[in-house]
Amino acid sequence: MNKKRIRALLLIDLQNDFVDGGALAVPQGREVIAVANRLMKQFDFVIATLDSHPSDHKSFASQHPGVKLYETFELDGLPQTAWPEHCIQGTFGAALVDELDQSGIHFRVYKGTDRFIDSYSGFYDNGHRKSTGLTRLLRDLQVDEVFVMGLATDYCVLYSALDSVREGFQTTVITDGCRGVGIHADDIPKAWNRMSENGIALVISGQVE
Ligand code: VGL
Ligand code: ZN
Repeated sequence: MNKKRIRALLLIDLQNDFVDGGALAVPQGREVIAVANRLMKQFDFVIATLDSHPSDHKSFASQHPGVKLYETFELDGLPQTAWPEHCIQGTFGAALVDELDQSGIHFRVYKGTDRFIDSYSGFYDNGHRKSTGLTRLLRDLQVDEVFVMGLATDYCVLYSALDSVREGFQTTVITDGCRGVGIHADDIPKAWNRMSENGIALVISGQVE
């Protein structure tokens, strides 16, 4: 008999600051909450990632006089987008969106907690210097397949999915469960292409069995 494949659903940054009314609202971001609530029951494990910054995080434009919002600058040798202050630890903006069914979430993974390092992926910071422990958790749970959805397509979803395949998990992104920031016109289509080129399957939620 075939061994059952163990599947995890990664819910990326479904936090108040990334939906309407939030500091870094992703257009139509709130629409994905219903997708998350519907899908949760179909997975062995549900893991939520949370962007979680100190108030003086170096990814904030406010920390760099002369750097404009959404401009790219260099931080510790890496290109860094200058973000509005968002997901500050302990604030409403950093909390998971209320309508999300939190009873279905088994684990939470926090990222971006180090003032000097930004972290789009739920697995590693942007320079791949530190792990969040997510790979260890997935391996301990004996997860074979990782499904990814959430906010934002062109940042945290993209880098989480890329790290997931790189760590050896069969990886699928649920496209209607994602929305993007789109600072540049082609950022979102480019993100989808990069996922495909890296062996990530793209499906709509109705295709998940
Ligand atoms: C994110 C920008 C800054 C995201 C987090 O969740 O996609 N984007 N921090
Ligand atoms: Zn952030």
